[in-house]
Amino acid sequence: MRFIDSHTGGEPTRILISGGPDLGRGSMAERLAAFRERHDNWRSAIVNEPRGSDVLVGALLCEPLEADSACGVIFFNNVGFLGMCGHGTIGLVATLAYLGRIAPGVHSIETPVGKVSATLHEDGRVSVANVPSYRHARKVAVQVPGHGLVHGDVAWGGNWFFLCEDHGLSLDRAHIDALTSFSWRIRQALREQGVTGAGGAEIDHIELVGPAQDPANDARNFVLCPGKAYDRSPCGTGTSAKLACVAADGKLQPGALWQQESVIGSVFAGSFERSAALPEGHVLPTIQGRAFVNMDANLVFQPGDPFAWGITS
Ligand code: PYC
Repeated sequence: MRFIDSHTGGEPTRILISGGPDLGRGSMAERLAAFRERHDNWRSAIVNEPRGSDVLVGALLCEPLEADSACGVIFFNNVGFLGMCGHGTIGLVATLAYLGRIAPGVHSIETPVGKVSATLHEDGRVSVANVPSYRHARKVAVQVPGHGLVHGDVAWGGNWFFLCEDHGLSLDRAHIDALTSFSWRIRQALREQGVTGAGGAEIDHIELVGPAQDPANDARNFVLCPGKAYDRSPCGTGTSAKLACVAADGKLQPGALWQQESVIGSVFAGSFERSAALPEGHVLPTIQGRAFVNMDANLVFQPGDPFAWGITS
């Protein structure tokens, strides 16, 4: 049961490349359902303490359904599963390159929310053409206990995001605890006040947006993930959601570059295209970043280990 760890702009990804549960030969969405319903202990064993941590995003490498796909993948974290993961896809491509399974070029990857295309560049950078993204609702008002009224856009970038600008907080490392606590209260307020994504979907990622610290960049963000860990990278799906919002506001033109800075200062370069085949307001985002492999190891399950399958809450 070999796994490979990498990080993308500081955000870790652990990919199980052999072994793991048998999820059948259905679509990635069907395999995700099987994973969630019958094999959740594997998710916990891979990412939860004592082997992992709340920050870690895990991924199960799967045989693809279609012959022209490089692979299928299912992403997960300390509390559940992710439809798509931008930093994780960049980590996956860097991992496949490290294994010698892919060469520079364009590669199709099957995810539970659709097929994405990733380009491995000669210099190691990776561009991910993400799933179509869109703003679902603009400037939604939310009353946050202990803080007051804030507003945010609800947008889809492969996961659901609430993007808030009028938070009044400083997006830097010295304020991580305050940013985490505030974002968590927004998340709870959204639930209590019935603010959802399309079809009543839970908004499980909170993105606080502010000015970039480096003048070369366009914006800085702090993204709180579903399990209360913050994203060290600028968040690929969060950057896609942001691109959908700036596109909807007419603040960025198709093909123009958007440099998104994370709360630790790592950067993704983003852009979007429109397509007549998509519904009005939907865009096709591309996110570019770099991942580095930093561990190549095996899972070990020793008899008698009470936490072999992770510490669950
Ligand atoms: O990069 O899309 C992303 C992501 C989602 C959760 C953590 N990272």
